[in-house]
Amino acid sequence: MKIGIVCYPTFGGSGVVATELGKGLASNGHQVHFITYSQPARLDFFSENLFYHEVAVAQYPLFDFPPYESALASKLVDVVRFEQLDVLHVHYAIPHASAAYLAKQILKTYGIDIPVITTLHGTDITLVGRDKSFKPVVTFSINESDGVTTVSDSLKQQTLSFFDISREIKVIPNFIDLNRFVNKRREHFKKAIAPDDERILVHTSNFRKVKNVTDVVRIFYQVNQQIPSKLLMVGDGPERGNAEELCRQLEICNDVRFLGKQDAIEEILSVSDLFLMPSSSESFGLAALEAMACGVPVVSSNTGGLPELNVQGVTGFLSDIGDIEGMAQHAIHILEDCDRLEKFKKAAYQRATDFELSKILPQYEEYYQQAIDHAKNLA
Ligand code: GMT
Repeated sequence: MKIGIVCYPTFGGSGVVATELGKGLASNGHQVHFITYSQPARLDFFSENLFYHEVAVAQYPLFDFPPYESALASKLVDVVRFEQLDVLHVHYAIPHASAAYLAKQILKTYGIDIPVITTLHGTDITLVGRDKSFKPVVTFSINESDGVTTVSDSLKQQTLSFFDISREIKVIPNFIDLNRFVNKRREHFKKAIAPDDERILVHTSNFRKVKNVTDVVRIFYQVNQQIPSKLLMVGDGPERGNAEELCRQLEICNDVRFLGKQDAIEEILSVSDLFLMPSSSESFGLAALEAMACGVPVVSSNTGGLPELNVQGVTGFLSDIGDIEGMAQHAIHILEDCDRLEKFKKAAYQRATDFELSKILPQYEEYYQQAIDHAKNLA
């Protein structure tokens, strides 16, 4: 198949999923064309089946807001026509689904009926998409897509309850490449962070409000009072300053390291003992899956798709949003006993194998093929 993928090319979960999916499809022999405004973060190598088309938005003094959606739609028309794509897969509803809809209508005037698959990732539905400034467009473009997928059943239910949806939604969960995310035993690195064999807790995110990063610090503070431990904070974003400030107030700066954005996240996860994800909303929790694949148990909130991933009492624990005390107690329970910690680590890895790329990729391939066949039958 010749597949066009539209995504946010950043470190965000939806961009990572789209990029990893494209790479997986390319290694299965499909031709994959990424159409975005810059090179996706994890697409920095050569492959004969991978192509990248940059969307450039013309600047003009009249534009207070450069019209990205129009530029994207025009680029989609161009790439679909000249690369003869079979299907377009857009990740994140805003503005990708509506740009794809516009491109689809324009392509019809050239006698091309391209099926459009929209994958909803979370904040496009739970936060941004619900805002009345976007809602009619989001509803329309979901209903007009030829196929719609969500990354968890929870997100599907939320989509159905927030919007007036007439289209069938298929759940295809996020996935993990276990060749990359594997425990890499970096003893020298572990020693540098935890010289006295302290337990290592880790959090990775974009440090947005929804991630509750100050809860991470507060949970760690309680754990740290009972168990010699270190906290690694990976990523960057608007709440980082507040989290750093809180560490100063709690006088735990010597035990907390803010590492900023990191590429080799699997190396950091490999030396970690526990992943903290106290988010107030999380459609799936890809960062938690990445941790589990490296054998790191998860203490998380019980919001959104997290209960579909993190198994209570087996791969970690789930508590109500904001229950810092509960999450700290769960963390201590896992970390205080070596045998128990080992059991949780093994179970976390085992659970991650349910989401292995090779199990999820065929679901997308089959879904694309159905949409392509359907469009052909209508022609
Ligand atoms: O979590 C974020 O803020 C980034 C966001 C995104 O759209 O890139 O992540 C969402 O999509 C990920 C991939 O499907 C999911 O694993 C995350 O749970 C989801 N984030 C939220 O729902 C808050």
